[in-house]
Amino acid sequence: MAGSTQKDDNGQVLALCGGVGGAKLALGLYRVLGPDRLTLVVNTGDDFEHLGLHISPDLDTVTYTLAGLSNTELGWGRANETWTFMAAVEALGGESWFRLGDGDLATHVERTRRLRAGESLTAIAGDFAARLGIRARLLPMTDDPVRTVVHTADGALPFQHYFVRLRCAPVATGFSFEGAAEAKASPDVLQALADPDLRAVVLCPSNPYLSIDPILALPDIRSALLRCAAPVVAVSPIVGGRAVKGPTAKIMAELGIPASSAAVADHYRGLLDGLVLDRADASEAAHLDLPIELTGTVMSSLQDRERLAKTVLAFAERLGSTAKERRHG
Ligand code: FO1
Repeated sequence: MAGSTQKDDNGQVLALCGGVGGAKLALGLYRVLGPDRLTLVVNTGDDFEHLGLHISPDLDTVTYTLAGLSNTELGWGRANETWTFMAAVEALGGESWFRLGDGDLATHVERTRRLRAGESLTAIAGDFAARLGIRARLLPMTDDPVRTVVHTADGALPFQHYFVRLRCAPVATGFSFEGAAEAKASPDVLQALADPDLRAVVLCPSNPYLSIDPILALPDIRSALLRCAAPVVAVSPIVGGRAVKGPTAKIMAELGIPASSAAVADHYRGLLDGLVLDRADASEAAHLDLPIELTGTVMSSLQDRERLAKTVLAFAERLGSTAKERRHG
């Protein structure tokens, strides 16, 4: 592959990402690549209607993170938030289990207004990003409705009702992505995946089963990835057999999905040209039948995010020339 994917090249990089874990690496890629070289395809399976508003949590997490507005204590919403609206809703007997800060509320109100006026989620997400000074393309995976549903012993629950209202208490027996099979990737997503200048596709360390799978469940995204000339590299969100912190580790355990790098490699089988693992999982690397890059994948600081981004891009560059044959060999 000619040239490097670092600053001195105009090559494009596309990353699939979901919530918090994905947004961290997205920020690292954004800072390493510089303006107008990064396209983010973001999960919308967590979207839902609430208090009459259309909420797109993963789009907002990535947008706020790249704009430097994100609430790093909560892991969602905006920093320096106030909660007057939520308190007033509660006093009126409204639902307050899904916390909407006053600044964050503006995003939902404006997005809902513009959707009702007939604008697409893609157009709105792009305009919000531009207004917040973000020089990366922020693309919802589709403008069609896709909803992650968590199936539990007590019945099917919309993702946020399970994840936030019930705090993941019910035993998960499965999940589905309603609407994904019929949903069309947006033209912007398909164009980005077919861009001849595309140097690398990165699957960010979001939860594969909850945040990346809804994206891969879109038939035209999966097929575009298989056809893509650029190397496809995933970063495992699992470190040392755990690290899928909090509720998603519980969900995976209940679904009998082993929290191992081998399980991630297996899950993405046929899509990947390489997998980035944490050094803690070096012993697993020997048994995996695809190129592995061992590094530190835990991102606590901004430097961690940038370093991991550089490692992923250099790995993709090394894979570049063999990617095509490898995936179709
Ligand atoms: N997560 C919570 O655990 N509690 C909340 O009250 C909450 C509110 C919220 C508001 C806006 C938003 O964009 C995200 C919000 N999240 C909240 C996170 C949300 O559940 C995400 O879907 C998860 O982070 C998984 O992606």
